[in-house]
Amino acid sequence: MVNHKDKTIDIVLCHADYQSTGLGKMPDSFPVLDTHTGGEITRIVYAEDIGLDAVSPAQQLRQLRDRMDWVRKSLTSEPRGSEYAVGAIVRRPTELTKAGSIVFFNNVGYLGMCGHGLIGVVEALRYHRLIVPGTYEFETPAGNVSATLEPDHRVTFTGVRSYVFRQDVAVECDDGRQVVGEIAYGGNWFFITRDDAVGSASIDELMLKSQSIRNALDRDKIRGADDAVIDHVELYCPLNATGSRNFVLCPGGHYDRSPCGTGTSAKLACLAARGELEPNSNWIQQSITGSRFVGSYRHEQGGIRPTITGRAHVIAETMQIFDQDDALRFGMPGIQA
Ligand code: PYC
Repeated sequence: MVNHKDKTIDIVLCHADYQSTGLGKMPDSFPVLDTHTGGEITRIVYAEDIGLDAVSPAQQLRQLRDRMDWVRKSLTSEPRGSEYAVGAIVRRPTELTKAGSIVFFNNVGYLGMCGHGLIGVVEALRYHRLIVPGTYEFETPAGNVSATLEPDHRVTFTGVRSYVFRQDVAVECDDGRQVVGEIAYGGNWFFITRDDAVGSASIDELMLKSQSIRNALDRDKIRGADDAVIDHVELYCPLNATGSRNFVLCPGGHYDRSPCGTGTSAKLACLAARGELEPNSNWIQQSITGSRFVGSYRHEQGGIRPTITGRAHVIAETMQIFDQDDALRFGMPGIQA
């Protein structure tokens, strides 16, 4: 297998005519590739000429949010999108030693990192013959990550430094339920708590339970480092000593159909902090839909470095058309959270 860490991928958006709108300059149309990773969609835009400056992914995120939020809104809300799609804007990197830069988004905003999304992006690049098996580095707003495309199309990525911020945090939900969990970071912020009903309860019940925890965290201003909002809630029930089944509530009020890459990273940090999993040992993170990631970790100053393997598939390639006469071309106001 070749190490392509110094290779920049030639990411080119299909060129389109531009229209001027109240939201700035935007193309009339652009292609989008949809993948799913263990059931969770990633909508990928090769956005080389979409109007972003050649700045870091964290600055690109701000530019997208402040000047070009229509991309996110239109791709993750009705009528062209859905709330459970995560989007990925893929561009040439700002540092030539990286393969590409990625900004992930969802129906309510932007993500620091997204594990299932990264696996989807690597599969999309393979599908378009932009990469061959080997290891590539990508820039994300949360930091640099690397991903290895295997010959059988599985993807193994090494995520950002992950760590436990607080253990044994008690939360009182509005229905009087008390839950105790851990606050951990894996590229996004998670409250992780054991709930044996994850094996048997309905999706509606798990949504209600996790949403009431999220509400309590917000109500009591329980936060991560630097006052970060904890916008993911992970309920788990052990499968055995080396695996659990998980339900992850995402910021936009939907649940992750995949095992959640950043959630697996945060979980590995919790296991490492409690000495419940040895470094380099495999951990199976199973989603509520039954899909699986295999994770492991190594210790790193102040936490761990997670490594996670999963598989994505391309499911659609579409040309998104932005008809100037279509009042709903940026999504439905009121439906967009
Ligand atoms: O896989 O990291 C992930 C993720 C974050 C939100 C949804 N999926």
